[in-house]
Amino acid sequence: MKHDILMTGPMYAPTAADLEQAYNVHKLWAATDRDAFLAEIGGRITAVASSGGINAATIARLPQLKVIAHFGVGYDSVDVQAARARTIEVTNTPDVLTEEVADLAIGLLIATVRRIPQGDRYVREGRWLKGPMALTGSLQGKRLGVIGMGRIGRAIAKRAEAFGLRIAYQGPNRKDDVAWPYFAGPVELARESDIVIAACPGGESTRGLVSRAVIEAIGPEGVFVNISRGSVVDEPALIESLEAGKLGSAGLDVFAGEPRVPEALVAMENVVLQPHVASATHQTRKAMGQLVVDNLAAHFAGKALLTPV
Ligand code: 8YV
Repeated sequence: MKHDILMTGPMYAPTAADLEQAYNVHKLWAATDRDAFLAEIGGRITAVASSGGINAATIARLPQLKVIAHFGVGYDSVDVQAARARTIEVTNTPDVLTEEVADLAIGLLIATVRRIPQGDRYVREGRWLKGPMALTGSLQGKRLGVIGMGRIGRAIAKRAEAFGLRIAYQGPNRKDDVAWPYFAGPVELARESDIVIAACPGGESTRGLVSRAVIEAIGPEGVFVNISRGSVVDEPALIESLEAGKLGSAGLDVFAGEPRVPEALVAMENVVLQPHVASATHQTRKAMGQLVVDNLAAHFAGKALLTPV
């Protein structure tokens, strides 16, 4: 007897195939009439495989729901409060993507400071034939401020220190096992940094944390990199500060209205854009998917969940 599960959005294909193998998978995003769809199957669903999240209204349509296995380390798209109110467990996919995300963060930083995409275009457009590309800024000896010293923030800082950057960090709490200087506030951190990388969770607690004051404190020569969530930064302020030269440059993997990116950012020469790919490798998505599969298997076997939030 196969259990009925709800998949909320398209998921990494090999993982979706594994889930189809083990369960009767009901695809929420494919339903032409969601209301009728949930009325028909809602009562049978005891588990959700979440891709892109699940809101309170949908959770309310699943009276037997016991567990939500989310595909992602960040679960700000899952209404955890609504789940907790019904003691529904929520799992995510931590650790397996930490190094991958940190690699992309450092790659985005170097690409932004050393203008690698611009250099690529310079060659492709034949401009090198007319003379050398303008010199860029340097990473060497710069001060990096990391917002969010969790698993991913630490992995980024470790890499950056190997590149010769001086590290400081900001977060809700000082970390006893972290020797780098700690700043309680993001503005204070930004004032003491040439580069700021946002690596904190999304959600209401960090919405707009990277405010106009933080952005301007990074400064006209400064660099901002975001691999956390678009919601963490005041995006209109970011755009205005870049346009006004109050912030030097930015490397962005996440945006407020993904996959839509403001035209103003698309048009900027001093910004490197990525389509939310920090964890987007076969190896890492496979590992993330396996955690979703294993958490659901543990649930149905009555065993402890592997990565409850
Ligand atoms: C997404 C991410 O999960 O893990 C996260 O929090 O943001 C990404 O790894 C991924 O983009 C799949 O949607």
